Amino acid sequence: MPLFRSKAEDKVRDAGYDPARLPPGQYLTDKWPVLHAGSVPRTDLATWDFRVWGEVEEPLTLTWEQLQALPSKDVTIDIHCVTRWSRFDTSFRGVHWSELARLVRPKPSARFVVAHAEQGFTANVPIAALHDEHALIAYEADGEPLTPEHGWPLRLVVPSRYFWKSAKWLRGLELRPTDEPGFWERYGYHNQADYWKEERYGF
Ligand SMILES: Nc1nc2c(c(=O)[nH]1)N[C@H]1C(S)=C(S)[C@@H](COP(=O)(O)O)O[C@H]1N2
Ligand SMILES: [Mo]
Repeated sequence: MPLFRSKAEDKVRDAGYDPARLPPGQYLTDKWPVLHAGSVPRTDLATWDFRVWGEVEEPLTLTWEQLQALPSKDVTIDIHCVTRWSRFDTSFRGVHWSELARLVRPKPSARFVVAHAEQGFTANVPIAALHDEHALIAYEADGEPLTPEHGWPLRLVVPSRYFWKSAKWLRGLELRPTDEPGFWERYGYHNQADYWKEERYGF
């Protein structure tokens, strides 16, 4: 039993959850805050596409219908934002990376992924972060299509990192032999963003 229990942990316990689920420096919220740089993009599904390119044998461009036709799965994860809110048990439905990997066949040199979103937003992760069974290229949250402000029509879900790695309005995945910092990482956020290690800032 720790000598010191934080107020944030007490709140998690009162809500009926194991306080061990709350990473250091976070607090629990029921609401799902909206956070992003810039404006919510307008999307026309008729002209929208999703691309996978870079270190792959078969670069891929999918229409919305083709993406929907791929096998889908559901995951339920805890979201942890670097601004310190955490939301437990958020469920997503979408396509797992393994389904796309089957089609594009990553080269052995593919070690990192840059997620590309509308308006030039990017986020970088090692490819292992997408192998995670709870990672998803998601089009539904909590049983409904994503709302525009949460990334409709498609967002990345990277469960092992602070939520800024989970690019909203996702348009493509670039596989790379080397790492490259994304949008928030260039602003000084931590490259790894492991919330258990409190990797918030890179300096
Ligand atoms: N395209 C895009 N995706 C983004 C961002 C952004 O600025 N642009 N911000 C990130 C940040 S900092 C967070 S915390 C989450 C917030 O997702 P939410 O608004 O669904 O809670 O989206 C991430 N994905
Ligand atoms: Mo964030």
